[in-house]
Amino acid sequence: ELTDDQRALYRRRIKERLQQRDAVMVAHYYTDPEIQALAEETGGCVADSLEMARFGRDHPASTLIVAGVRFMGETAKILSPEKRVFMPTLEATCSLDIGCPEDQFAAFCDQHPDRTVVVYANTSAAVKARADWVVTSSIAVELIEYLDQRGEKILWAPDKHLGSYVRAKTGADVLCWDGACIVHEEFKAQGLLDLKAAHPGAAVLVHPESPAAVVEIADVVGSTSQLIKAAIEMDNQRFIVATDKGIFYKMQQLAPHKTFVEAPTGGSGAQCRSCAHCPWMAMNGLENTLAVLEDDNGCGQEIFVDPTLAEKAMKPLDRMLDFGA
Ligand code: CIZ
Ligand code: SF4
Repeated sequence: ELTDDQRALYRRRIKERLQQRDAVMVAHYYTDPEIQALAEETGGCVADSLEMARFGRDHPASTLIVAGVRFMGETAKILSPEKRVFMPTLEATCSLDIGCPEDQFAAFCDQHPDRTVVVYANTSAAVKARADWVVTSSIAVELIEYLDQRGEKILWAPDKHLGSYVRAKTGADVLCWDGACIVHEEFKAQGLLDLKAAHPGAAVLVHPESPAAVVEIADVVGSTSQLIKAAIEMDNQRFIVATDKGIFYKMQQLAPHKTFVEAPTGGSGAQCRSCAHCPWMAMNGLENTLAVLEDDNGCGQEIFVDPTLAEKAMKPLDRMLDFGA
């Protein structure tokens, strides 16, 4: 554990090095508060994966430091091949990405050649390269609605909960890959109902990577940016939030007089424990961020994507950015 003095030193040094290296930090809402604060204070951004991708692509800096998980670094590199892209650690991955290996996914697509392939941003470059569309949760419902209206049948990967949610919302023909987020999958309906009963008047905000029984209890179902918007705009003074607790930093910042309560995970009633924090997001810290910035080669934590693959993955990514614009 770092002392407060050490933290201050790290922050100061990171700021210097970002300038010296013409680098900018792009951080996800689920990273630890001090990483989000650092990105904000240094002219970077804190955002969801769609906005991170756009910010990184459009920013003039020649180097991007992506604090998030690996697919976010890869997406940044694909969209900005001329930039150097580093992550505090390349070990930060995602259970959705791990659960959707390229070869098995390709075989699944081959079995369903009549379906339009839509993959969530939380996938490897190789899986994106096989897709017709990439989406994030902020545009998933709209995109599937649009494809459904054009009469297309969908092959959806990898998150089964988000896939079922989108199917239920749109009535589209959606065939789902069997993947899940280890963080959102832990939210429990009974525990949430108990908590809701204990906080009458609280609005329940749920990310659609959560199981259907949890989504059903929600007052608002949405992506990270949509949930933040709801926290600001709704009249409720109290919110129960079922998504990674990293998001509390932004919610509290933008709605300082409101109260945010963590939705329970892994049990009900008194047994509820909080584990709603992604272990991979949590790997982004001050120490590894500085280490990468101090070393010319970024301690080996640089993102490279095979150019042929990148070119293929660029197409569905560009479609996503255009659709979400
Ligand atoms: O769960 C995630 O990793 C999310 C919500 C990513 C994103 O920003 O779309
Ligand atoms: Fe993946 Fe879930 Fe972590 Fe997001 S929170 S990076 S979906 S494991």
